Amino acid sequence: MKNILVIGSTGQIGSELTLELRKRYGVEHVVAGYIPSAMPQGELQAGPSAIADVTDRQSIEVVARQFKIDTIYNLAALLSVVAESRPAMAWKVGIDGLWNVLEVAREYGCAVFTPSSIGSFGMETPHVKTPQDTIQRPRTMYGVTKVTTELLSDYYFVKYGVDTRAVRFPGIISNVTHPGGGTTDYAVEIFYAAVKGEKFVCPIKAGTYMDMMYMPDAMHAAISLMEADPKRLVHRNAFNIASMSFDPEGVYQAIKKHLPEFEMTYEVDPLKQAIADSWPDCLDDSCARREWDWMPRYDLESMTVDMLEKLRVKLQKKVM
Ligand code: AKB
Repeated sequence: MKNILVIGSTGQIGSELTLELRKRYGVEHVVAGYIPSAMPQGELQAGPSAIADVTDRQSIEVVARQFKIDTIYNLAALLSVVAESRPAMAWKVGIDGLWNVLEVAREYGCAVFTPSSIGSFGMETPHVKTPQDTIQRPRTMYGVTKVTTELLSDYYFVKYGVDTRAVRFPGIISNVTHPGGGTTDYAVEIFYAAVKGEKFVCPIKAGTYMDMMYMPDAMHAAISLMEADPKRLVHRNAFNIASMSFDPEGVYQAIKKHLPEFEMTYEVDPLKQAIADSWPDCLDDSCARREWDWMPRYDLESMTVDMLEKLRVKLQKKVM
């Protein structure tokens, strides 16, 4: 990876991944791709940026040519709950957009990372220790676009030799950019409520387990997979990765250990609950561990300590 384009650099993952890539590869080698309604702010402005709209192939092509891009992180997507209310848009951004990215990659010889998700699985998938290769019959538009993403990315690798690689991200927990419209968002919101001293109303039922991951591990996964030796990769699109699986009670208790006054009640959102029920409880990530040495660094306890500490500093600054 010499010259990298991050499409969706102002989004939940992109905003942190762009900065992390700049730390490793040099500021001038990582272009923050954005759409005009979501311009780069703050630290992201310290390096090159350009409009790179997945729905407009030419905009990606111009950036690829101008900056001699050899690697694209394609993070443009709608999350699961929003995708259910805007299915056509979810398809346009997720799949028509991916097609544009892959075509540019084919022409300019770029490697491409386009994440899939635990949302690519469905009710018929084995829910515990979900295998790498198993039934994928999601009934959500988000899931449909994620399975299609995996298939299309593999197709471009097999047919045209485009170096496509991906992971299936779990719910990602970060103290920087909020997610927006995901089923796992509660796992971020609960931390904000706790630090603000507010009672948290949980939209997901107790006993609903889903895989989650702290942002530093998610970035580490995306970067180390793209740096991995291609000769070792049996799979490509997309690897199961895992670091922790919990239900609302689990994360509530983990926070309560540090903030004993914190309170949570439930008001279940039927759409989010139905989506969550169709997703696995926990994935088997042994292929990722074997093929590119994937190893998470955070578990629920260490993430909770770090989240509470970082959010206290962040929210204090906002008040001052
Ligand atoms: C969502 O909840 O939609 C995402 C995901 C797990 O893919 N966070």
